Amino acid sequence: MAPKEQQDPSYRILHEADLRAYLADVPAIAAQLGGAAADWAITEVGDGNLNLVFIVKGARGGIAVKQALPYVRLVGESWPLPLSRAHYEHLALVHQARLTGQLVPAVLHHDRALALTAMELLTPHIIMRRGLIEGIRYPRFVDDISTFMANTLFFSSDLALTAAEKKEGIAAFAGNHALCKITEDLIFTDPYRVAEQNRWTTPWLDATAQDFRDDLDLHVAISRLKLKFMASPEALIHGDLHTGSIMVTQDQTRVIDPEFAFYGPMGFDIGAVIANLLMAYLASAGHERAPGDRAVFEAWVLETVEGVWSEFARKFLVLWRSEARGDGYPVALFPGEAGTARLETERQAYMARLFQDTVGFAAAKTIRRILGLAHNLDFEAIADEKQRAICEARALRLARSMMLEAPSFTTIDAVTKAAREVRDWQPEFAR
Ligand code: SR1
Ligand code: MG
Repeated sequence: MAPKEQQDPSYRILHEADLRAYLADVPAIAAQLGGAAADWAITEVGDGNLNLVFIVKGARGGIAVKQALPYVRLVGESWPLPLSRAHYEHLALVHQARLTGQLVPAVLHHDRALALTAMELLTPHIIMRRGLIEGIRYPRFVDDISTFMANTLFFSSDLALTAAEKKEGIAAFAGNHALCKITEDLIFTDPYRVAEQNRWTTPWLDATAQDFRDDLDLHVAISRLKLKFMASPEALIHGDLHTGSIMVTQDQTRVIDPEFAFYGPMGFDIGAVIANLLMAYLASAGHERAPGDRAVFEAWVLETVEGVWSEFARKFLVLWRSEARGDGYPVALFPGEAGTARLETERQAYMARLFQDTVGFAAAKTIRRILGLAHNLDFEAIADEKQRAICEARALRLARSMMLEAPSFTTIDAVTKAAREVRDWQPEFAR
């Protein structure tokens, strides 16, 4: 068992008054906020599963402050969680800023003992998931998220790093295992067994939940994915790249919340983005005010799914052809024209394997949001529970086939085609 983390004796949960006094003592922050500390407006706005998030506004400007709690906020003090996740999040933010510039919020201040990070206030950005529920389209998203993933994943992989650099990177994040364990349990184990914290839209999905607990083919498939998650340190992944970890406007995209970062399989991040778009697509019917009134939005979501993969793959391959200074695929082994051609064939094979991983992880990410502990607002915001269950049953049907028949999904168009086909399928309880 991993040793229990020692909490820094100076750690305390900051309430509004403590935070005001604390920030007033950080000159760069006080200058950024401007005016008298007593006049700063401080509001706790965290709606995530784990942390406190404050928005602080002063006479000159605003900031966001995130503080880790020593437990899982969603569940309470009965589920302790190491504060060190704030340190790993800070490390990941610095790494992502170096590789993607403006695509992550600027870090203004970090206090490891308090597990606290002050960041640029993203305004008027909103959480992308909320925009998708409203049926809003985001024209920058494909270009920005594909750049984010191609850069962060390629430049932390063995294609770009020496073996020593890569192993130093793995070591720097190896301590974030408690966050990995959440994923190992909540995504790769619990939805397929009886677990106290599981929930689903009952009674409509009772039979489906039972099926998922009984299906040994699915249990093999999810266990293979779990092993890949645990034993494939391909790159420094964000680790929780759903649409609740992305903030958007019509012109900007910002990726936030990399506290689950560690060296893991690249397909886990790509699959997270794709799964959350597919869930937005299949939840959309539950947000219609009149039949078909979200058709344009829904078509955009599927184009976005296609664009996310194809632009990611294109950009990743451009980097591989031009920036491959790592110890993987030594240049000396691919000399001359024949070597160049063979390496290019191998790059395509690599991308095909990565696509298979992406499809499998996207399926796992979908299933956990419907049968596990932590659900998505896309579905939860559908007030009519039977309608919600219909949308969720469609998503489960798609995810199940993506997980069990991953090799038959050889292109992203095959995934969007299957999503389109399931969009109007009626589960038995709705017939
Ligand atoms: C107990 S934490 C539940 C979920 O919230 C985070 O956003 C991750 O997705 C995690 O699995
Ligand atoms: Mg988060």
